[in-house]
Amino acid sequence: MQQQQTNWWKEGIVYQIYPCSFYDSNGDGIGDLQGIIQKLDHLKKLGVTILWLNPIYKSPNVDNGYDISDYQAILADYGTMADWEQLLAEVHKRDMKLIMDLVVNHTSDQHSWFTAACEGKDNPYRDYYTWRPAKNSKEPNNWCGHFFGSAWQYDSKSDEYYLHLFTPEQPDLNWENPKLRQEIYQMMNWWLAKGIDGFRMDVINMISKDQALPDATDGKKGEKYIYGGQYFLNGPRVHEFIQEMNQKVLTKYDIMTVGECPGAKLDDALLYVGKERNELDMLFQFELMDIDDAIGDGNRWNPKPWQLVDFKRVITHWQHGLHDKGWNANFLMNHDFPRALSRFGNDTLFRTKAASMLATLTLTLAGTPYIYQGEEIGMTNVAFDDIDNYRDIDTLNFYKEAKAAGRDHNEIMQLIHKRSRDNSRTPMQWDNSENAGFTSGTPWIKVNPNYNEINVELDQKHPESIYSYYQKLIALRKENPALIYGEYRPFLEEHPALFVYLRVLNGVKFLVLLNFSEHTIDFKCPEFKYSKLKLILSNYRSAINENIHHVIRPYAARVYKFGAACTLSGAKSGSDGKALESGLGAKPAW
Ligand code: TEU
Ligand code: CA
Repeated sequence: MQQQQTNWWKEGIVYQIYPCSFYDSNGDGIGDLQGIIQKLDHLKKLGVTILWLNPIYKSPNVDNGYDISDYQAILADYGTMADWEQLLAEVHKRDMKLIMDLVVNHTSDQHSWFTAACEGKDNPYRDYYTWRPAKNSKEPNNWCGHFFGSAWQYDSKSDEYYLHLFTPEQPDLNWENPKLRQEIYQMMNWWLAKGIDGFRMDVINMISKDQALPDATDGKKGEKYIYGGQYFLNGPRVHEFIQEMNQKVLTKYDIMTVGECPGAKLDDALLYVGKERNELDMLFQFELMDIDDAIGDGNRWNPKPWQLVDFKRVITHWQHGLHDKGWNANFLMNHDFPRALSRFGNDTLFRTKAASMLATLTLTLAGTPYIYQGEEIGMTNVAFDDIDNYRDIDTLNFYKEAKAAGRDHNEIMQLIHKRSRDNSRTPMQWDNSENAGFTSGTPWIKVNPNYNEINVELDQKHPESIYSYYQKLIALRKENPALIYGEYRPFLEEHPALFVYLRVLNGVKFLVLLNFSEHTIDFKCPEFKYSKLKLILSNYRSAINENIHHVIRPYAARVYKFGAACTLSGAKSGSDGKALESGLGAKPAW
């Protein structure tokens, strides 16, 4: 197999900061840039190397900063441009990189382009957005907005509708217009000239819409508005636009780019991140995040239970699919999803084990790992009783819709506790003082009441905490190219509780063994000779001292390295992978 090309962003470890919930330096209840600066040493000590900031631009905050009214100004709640420049300098001083969020599928309705566009049909900015007259006295088509209702908003002044795939306060930009595209590229160059290290590109695979804007046909019968993804996900001109952006902007700098691409399949991904495509470096795809989505339309409010076998299949599909052809971005959560620990692990009895086990997965796969703030201390979902304690527009809209449809309050709240985006947006828990040390004022969203048991201060003191496990794991990844560039080989693919794989590079081999269940598993595998393997990391202390290697305890994570002349019993030399496979392929004995 051909060697993969090396790169700093492949070797990096990304930490995602949700600025309003990270650290408040001035007591107004909102996290800010000076707050991030004060906590940079925490991040440096953790070992992460790249910071991604969710949007910090001027915004009326209808969708927490994803509705931008000025791309070149900082939201006053977060500080000033001088604060931001100081942040960049402090990040670079610590030898870390800074990635900014780029939200160019839509702006805020308060952006000067949009207010100008609203002035009339002949305003030069009119065509920066998509306007259409009514069709049969109704909206121009039947698409629904991502956050409920029609994707079209009526403007009485011009008697036309404008398109918004998210809230009405987030009108979609018209990428068909070359002048608009030039303005976007200029803005990107402006930020890059300031010295940033790259972009995370919000819903970048939605920027090109089928210009016929046809009615969507893939919805449920009787539905008034239907998700029109078939006409704007990976749309007709999207690759042309991204290649143009690459040529006019990206290629001029040594930066990293990660495109957020809902609904992208492997074939699409190869077009966005494939070698020689001159588009993006990596993408966020959502096949894993959609694993417990009953309908499969990206709507979070119809969940179903998930199975580890499917979970592994998705990961394996992408690990194989992009090997040597592109590059993966691995994440188990972000600001749009519940806490991974509560969703895929266990946030009660086995919280510490499950959090470190999930960390082991993210940090030993091929691809750049993304850690979301609070994962490093095992933060969990929250369950506020009162809907008034929620802030996320999608959650609030869901509550209203569900109530109007006559659903029971308790049933709705249960769903919200499980699925709300606010689960990941409660303030970072720094210590056990009031409001978890996040703010001296009143936080914009309540702190999770479990901050007395779960906080950074506590974890940093404890040598066997989730935080210190992350430190070890990150150090291990940095020291071992096989964990970064190695080939991925899965085993026991049908096992319902164990996730087992090898990472292999130039004869160096690692075996990763993860227990995704709360059961102890008696793992009998005759051909699998542990004596040939060296256990180098485990989230159970005794696994290193005792010799009960066959007992895999709840949410255990182990990383083994193969010894120098190591083969497995019964294996012909050079074919140890195969032998291991036949050994591990045996019917699970538990
Ligand atoms: O999210 C895009 C988006 O559609 C996700 O909300 C969704 O979870 C995903 O497609 C899974 O199927 C981005 C931002 O991350 C989000 O916070 C914004 O609300 C949204 O775009 C609009 O800018
Ligand atoms: Ca503040």
